[in-house]
Amino acid sequence: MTADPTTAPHFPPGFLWGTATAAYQIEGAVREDGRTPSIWDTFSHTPGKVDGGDTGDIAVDHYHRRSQDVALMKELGLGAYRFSVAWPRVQPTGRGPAVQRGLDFYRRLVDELLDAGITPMATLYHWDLPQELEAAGGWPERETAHRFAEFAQLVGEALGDRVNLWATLNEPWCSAFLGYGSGVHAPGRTDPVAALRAAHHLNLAHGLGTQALRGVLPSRAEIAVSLNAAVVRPLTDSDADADARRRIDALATRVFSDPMLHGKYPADLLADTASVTDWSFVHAADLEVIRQPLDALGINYYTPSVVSAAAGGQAVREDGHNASEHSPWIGVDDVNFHRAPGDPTAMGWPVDPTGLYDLLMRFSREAPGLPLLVTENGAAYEDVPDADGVVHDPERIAYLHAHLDATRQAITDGADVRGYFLWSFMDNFEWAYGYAKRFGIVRVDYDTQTRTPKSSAHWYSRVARTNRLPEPETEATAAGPAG
Ligand code: PNW
Repeated sequence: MTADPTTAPHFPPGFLWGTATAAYQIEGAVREDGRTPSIWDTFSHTPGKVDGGDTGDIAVDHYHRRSQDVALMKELGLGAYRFSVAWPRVQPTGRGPAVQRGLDFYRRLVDELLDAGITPMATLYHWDLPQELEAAGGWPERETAHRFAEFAQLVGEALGDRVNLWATLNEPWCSAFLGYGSGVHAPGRTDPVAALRAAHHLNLAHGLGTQALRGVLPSRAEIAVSLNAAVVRPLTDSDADADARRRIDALATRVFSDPMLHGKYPADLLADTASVTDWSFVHAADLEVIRQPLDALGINYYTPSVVSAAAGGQAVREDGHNASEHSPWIGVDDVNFHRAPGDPTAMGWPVDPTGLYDLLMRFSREAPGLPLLVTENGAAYEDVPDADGVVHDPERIAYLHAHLDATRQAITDGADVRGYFLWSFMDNFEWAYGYAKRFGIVRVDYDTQTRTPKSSAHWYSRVARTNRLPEPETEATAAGPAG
């Protein structure tokens, strides 16, 4: 019997089934083995910045529970794991030689993953800039990009013999525009020019970091970047709303993807932001550095945005995303953000799996031949554990099923998607929301640090082991503990 390719439930052979985390969100142990504060330590310890006054001081204590966490991944049959390397563990001042104890943690982590048959993917920058580099100006300063390249080389030298899959940056949009524009992320600055300068220097860091990695990694190594490329939909089919969509798309996605993939900044972006800056911080030679041949493009997707043109007055932000008096949308004060259709998750983010399909198809057309990875996708829900501490989370399973089905459909329609990393392996420090939002497929009891797989973990385990989505009617049984 020949499978109908439009409905074939299997994923391509060798598809990577992974989960993802980030150092500051899980490790804790912020003062151990020579680690110094990052901008997130400083920010989370600043009153009023994080819900509940939560910090990553202890997080989910992964620094001490690493082996147990890897063992649980193995038990669940997960094939890949995307983690990030804490810059202030490796280079506490952001400069100079590497701290061996810092590197050792990641070497052991990778060794344990490989022993468990799990493919490691290392992300070099998931937002924890050493505080000393922020004191020297942070991402708005060009020097930070050079410091990043040096850090990339140190980590490449230490892990290159055992890690084949790399990402330079995670979601530079958040670093630049939430960190320096709206101020809802560290370092909490609200300066439009600084935000655009940061965006450029993050692009430059990606280019210089990729060059540095190529210099020390074996040729088999694959280098990617993870972008939270936005799905922006116009409210109506009016020309004005199409223009609002274009402007937000430029500031959300093309500001990174155009230089990285095509070696240029979008002309419309430069024009739209001309009243903010003349972009003279971009040197002509930078664009060739930023455009480095990549082995894969990482896409992080959660929810779409719906925008319309504001008719001359105050723009409306009814999507509740990153409420701040300061907009992350530099140079755009006349675009409304509407609540998108679809049931909201606990983040208030509407569920729309076609957005993931659209993004994968967009980049498979825009960058033919460049493999794609879904480097983050997942959902927070109001998990309620039963008497035994087990969370039954059919909503999360439905979210994952729908987004994996969208991924499968994109593959059927020609997108070269090589893997999927679910956000997140376990509950963790959700940035400005602290521990109030839970994205894990493994529950963490924050009092005892006990890990308990949720129903979604058993469901995802089945998907990973079988390389296919279950039929909807078998979903209930698939979600029970294996065996
Ligand atoms: C991403 N936004 O963060 C990060 O890569 C993860 O570390 C994080 O835990 C996850 O998604 C869930 O939030 C984002 O406001 C934070 O558009 C904010 C936004 C997007 C992604």
